[in-house]
Amino acid sequence: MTLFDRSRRLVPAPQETRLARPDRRLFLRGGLVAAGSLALGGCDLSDNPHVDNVLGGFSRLNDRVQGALFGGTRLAPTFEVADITPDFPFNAYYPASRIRVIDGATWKLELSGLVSDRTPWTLDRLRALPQEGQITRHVCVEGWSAIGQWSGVPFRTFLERIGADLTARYVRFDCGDDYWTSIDMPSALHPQTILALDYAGAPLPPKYGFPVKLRIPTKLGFKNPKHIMAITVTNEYPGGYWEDQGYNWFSGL
Ligand SMILES: Nc1nc2c(c(=O)[nH]1)N[C@H]1C(S)=C(S)[C@@H](COP(=O)(O)O)O[C@H]1N2
Ligand SMILES: [Mo]
Repeated sequence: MTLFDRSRRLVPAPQETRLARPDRRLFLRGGLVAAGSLALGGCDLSDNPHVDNVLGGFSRLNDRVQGALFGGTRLAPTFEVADITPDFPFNAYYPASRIRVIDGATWKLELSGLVSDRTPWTLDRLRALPQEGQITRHVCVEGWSAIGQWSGVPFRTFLERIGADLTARYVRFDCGDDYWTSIDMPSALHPQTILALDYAGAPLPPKYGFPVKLRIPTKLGFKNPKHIMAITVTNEYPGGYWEDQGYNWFSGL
């Protein structure tokens, strides 16, 4: 066999490429119709001609399917001290030069929504609650991951302590840098979800979210809010900074 023969077999002939395309289009269209009729409760696609609606419905369906699959009980893998990534990355929607420095002495965690005791929390009161540690992998949607060590208050313990309605659908987090995000209640109650106060055994430095961040290893990095200022328990869909720009809301790992 000559070199020429081999190279011809590697490159598809132009007519083969043309034939493949209509097939793929048909497949994609069939997929959209199927997803649309499921997500929109059996509505005919012709009643909902905007593909945006179909895709939006598909994303919400995806949230429900993921919620059902994860069920709030599957554990994220844990690691050893030796596995911790040296120089754990900083990330935010702004550069490191704009990291927020929050005063821990005056900071208070505000509570609102479906919560019976809305008394704001100080750092001292949070530190007086039982603490738990974890060494887990943080996975960022931008394509990097790193293993870190966080400790703080199991979020379930905190929600119980404030008399949160544990049957509510969402928990929303508002941050000191105008970021916000929200999670489903089963994920909020997951045993590895913690209100982290420490990184590697010392108070969180500003870059990792001082004074408090949510560490939730069963979700992507952007669902781990730093510099938390307020927590709201609610049945109204809160969205989030990245979620409102099209990232999947559930984003489970
Ligand atoms: N308040 C706040 N929290 C945030 C963000 C942010 O911009 N502001 N970025 C998110 C994203 S995309 C990632 S990957 C992680 C990064 O956390 P790290 O700096 O501790 O690595 O924080 C998440 N939480
Ligand atoms: Mo991220």
